[in-house]
Amino acid sequence: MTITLFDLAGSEDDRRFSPYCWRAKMALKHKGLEFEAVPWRFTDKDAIAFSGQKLVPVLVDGGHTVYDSWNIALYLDEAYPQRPGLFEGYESRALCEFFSQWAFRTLHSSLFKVIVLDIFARIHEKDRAYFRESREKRFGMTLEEFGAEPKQKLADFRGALEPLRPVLVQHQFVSGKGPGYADYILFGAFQWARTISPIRLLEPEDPLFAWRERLLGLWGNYAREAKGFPVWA
Ligand SMILES: N[C@@H](CCC(=O)N[C@@H](CS)C(=O)NCC(=O)O)C(=O)O
Repeated sequence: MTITLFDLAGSEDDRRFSPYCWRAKMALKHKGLEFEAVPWRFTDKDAIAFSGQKLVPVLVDGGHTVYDSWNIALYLDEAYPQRPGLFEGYESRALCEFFSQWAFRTLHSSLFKVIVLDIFARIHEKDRAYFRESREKRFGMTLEEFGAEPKQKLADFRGALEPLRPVLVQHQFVSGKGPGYADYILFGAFQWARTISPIRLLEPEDPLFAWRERLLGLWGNYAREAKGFPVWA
């Protein structure tokens, strides 16, 4: 039976921009599992009500329903131990949990300010009012105020990436020799931007640029071929 993933889409069905859904899709590809990524919009709450919560990704695998990208990664390694692991043991999993929290709290909040207006411009028409109202309430300001001074916001985002640069000069991947879940956590942030915004986040001489190229090229350019903007635009 095919695995189903509810996957956030923008105005077009094939514009898939959720960083957390990207984590889940990269994890599924890493495990070599077939899946169908079903387009879902912010206001399609009824479609995932069966999961008992209101956010995507939601994964349905036979009789199992799993939500939250972190839980999905844990589930996949537990349910398919014979396939390539997303984590190399308990220690790597604990460190990855820290990395996931850092990405959520530091990196995403910084990047959100850079791309918020591009997100608003490319979400589905039916999601616009909900997105504006819910995010303005969360930020305590308008979307336009939140996204003001984009050059400074981009500089802040690039600065937040600084600890990764020496690591990626030494290693091909955050997880070491091959890609692992830590790479998909970080890559989710870049796909969030790439699928929704023409902004150039990295310069070609940045070690992160070459790392991102490696991720874009996995599984026959799976992520590169997703609808979005060329990273060098
Ligand atoms: N901690 C969750 C976060 C999931 C999340 O925030 N998903 C967003 C899309 S990126 C969502 O479904 N938002 C719906 C809403 O805001 O109503 C995870 O890792 O999966």
